[in-house]
Amino acid sequence: MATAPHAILPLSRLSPAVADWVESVRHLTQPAAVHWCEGSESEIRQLTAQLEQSGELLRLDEKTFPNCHLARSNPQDVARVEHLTFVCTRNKEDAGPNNNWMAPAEARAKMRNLFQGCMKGRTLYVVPYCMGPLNSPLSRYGVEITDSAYVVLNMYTMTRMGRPALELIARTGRFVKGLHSTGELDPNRRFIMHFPEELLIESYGSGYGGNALLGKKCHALRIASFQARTEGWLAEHMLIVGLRNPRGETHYVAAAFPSACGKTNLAMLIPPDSMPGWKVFTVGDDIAWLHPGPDGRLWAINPESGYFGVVPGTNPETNRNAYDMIRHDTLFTNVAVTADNQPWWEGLKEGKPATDWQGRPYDPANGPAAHPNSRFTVSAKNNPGYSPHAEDPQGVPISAIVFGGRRRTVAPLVYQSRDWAHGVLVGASVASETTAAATGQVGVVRRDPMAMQPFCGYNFADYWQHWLDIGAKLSNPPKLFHVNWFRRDEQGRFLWPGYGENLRVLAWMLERAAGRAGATQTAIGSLPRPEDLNLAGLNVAAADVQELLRVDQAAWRSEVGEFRKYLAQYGSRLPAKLTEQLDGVERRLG
Ligand code: GTP
Ligand code: SPV
Ligand code: MN
Repeated sequence: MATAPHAILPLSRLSPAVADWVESVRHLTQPAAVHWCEGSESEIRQLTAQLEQSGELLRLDEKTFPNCHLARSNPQDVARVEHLTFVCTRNKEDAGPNNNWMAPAEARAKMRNLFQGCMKGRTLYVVPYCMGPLNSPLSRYGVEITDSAYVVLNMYTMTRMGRPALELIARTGRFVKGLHSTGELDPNRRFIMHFPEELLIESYGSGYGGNALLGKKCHALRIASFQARTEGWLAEHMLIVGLRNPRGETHYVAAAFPSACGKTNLAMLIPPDSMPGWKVFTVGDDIAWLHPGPDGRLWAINPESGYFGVVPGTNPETNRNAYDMIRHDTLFTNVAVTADNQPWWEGLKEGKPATDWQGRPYDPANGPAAHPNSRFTVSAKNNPGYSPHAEDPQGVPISAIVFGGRRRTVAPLVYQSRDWAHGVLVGASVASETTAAATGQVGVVRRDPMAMQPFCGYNFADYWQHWLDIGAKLSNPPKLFHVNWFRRDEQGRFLWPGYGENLRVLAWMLERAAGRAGATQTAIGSLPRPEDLNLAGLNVAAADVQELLRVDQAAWRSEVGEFRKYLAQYGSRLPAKLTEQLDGVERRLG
């Protein structure tokens, strides 16, 4: 059979719109060469070999970690930089108090200066990608131009990248432009700019994670959330997980936790031995695109195709699947290395580090051996628990949405909102201790509504209204909950074992959603009594369970006061319904 004519067209001729943009960027950045990414395995093998040769990638021990590599980033470039991330809408108010804002013209001029000639002597890579399954009407397209081959390798795993994506772009004509250069990696010459009204991202001066893999936080959350508002859907910082109970029924849960607060681990949960008959399937571990379906339910797709996950803490006890998944075909960034060239990180519980994440001989005086934000990049197909429905074009139906944060105190293990509108308040009121996923101080409690503080591409006040509107459209909405796996006692000991044991809490939620499980009504929502949770085989003292399920009225009154102050900055744009919900909680607290 003859080959279809388009199949042999050079990539540069598939889409004139993309080609024109590439040409203008080439003119501006002056690279030595332009490489259009096909997305083929042989192309990726070649790029990998090239990076091994240049020393940018280190091959790890082939026997124990086949086809695994280590990349070390610049020590000044190890996390997202929220203070250098901007949303550049025409009107400042549209970006909201939750975003850094710069006038679009000023931002464009600033970035033009930085990009001018920045790729001299380097290769410009054109990376066409699709966020979501290639055959899904809910998927969206983008093109990232980058001068980092490391970024190309990551995009290959994290997105559907290459020719098929470009063919879709050529057919539909709509794509998000993302221009990226690692620049000098100087934090003083680093900006991550978003122009949601122009479907444009410009990122300069970082090669790391969410700053540089533009399909992820920049496109799939900031730009997508902005688009989703006008189009009637939600782009959220949520994992998606399927839970099959011993009766054989599968329900899907989406959960929003801030960065490094347990999404990947919950998405890959392994049921404890004392809960036989349960099975868990991962749909996504970081981002969910949620659409109201014709049946009045909310349907979710995962726009990504891989995991860019936190390495420290991964071991056979916390998460056997994650531990196995990253033992082959994995790209590590900023972990330590053992004497026999295996990757090493804090919490591994075997081996010992010889070289730290900066490539220095390991010395405990220098801090942790692996960077606390060290990451693995791995294909979702490596996950033994990858859901057979993860690539369904219409997504999976969501029975429960969970919000959560990392709180030593105040927030109980779990509570359920009274209804959707109250649940929006519960999501908006999330506060969490900061983590190593972003630069800055770690362990400080900050407000992180819906875990979207760093990622919402527009004014939070409008975003909460949008959440309220979506709920009003759903005849069969998911039930909304809040969890906290991170409660501690005065000595700093975790009260809850977490990880696989979190299934006990999820099981209660699903029973609640089905109208079967019991609860006690409190001012903040419904909480399980100890007897409402399946605690069989769990080794937690009864006093700890009591403490985990306690609502401290005084602490909550001050929490509500703090939250009210926080909301005040949104002024008249704040939905009245949200304030009414907060008034209700305050009244019930007495
Ligand atoms: P991002 O990729 O930054 O969005 O992070 P994430 O939300 O996917 O977090 P992840 O699952 O990678 O967990 C972050 C850290 O929290 C890791 O060190 C985990 O070991 C730890 N962690 C995850 N779940 C639990 C839990 O249930 N209890 C406790 N104590 N720690 C947990
Ligand atoms: C997060 O910080 O929430 C991450 C890692 O998932 S990054 O891709 O760097 O944003
Ligand atoms: Mn994340």
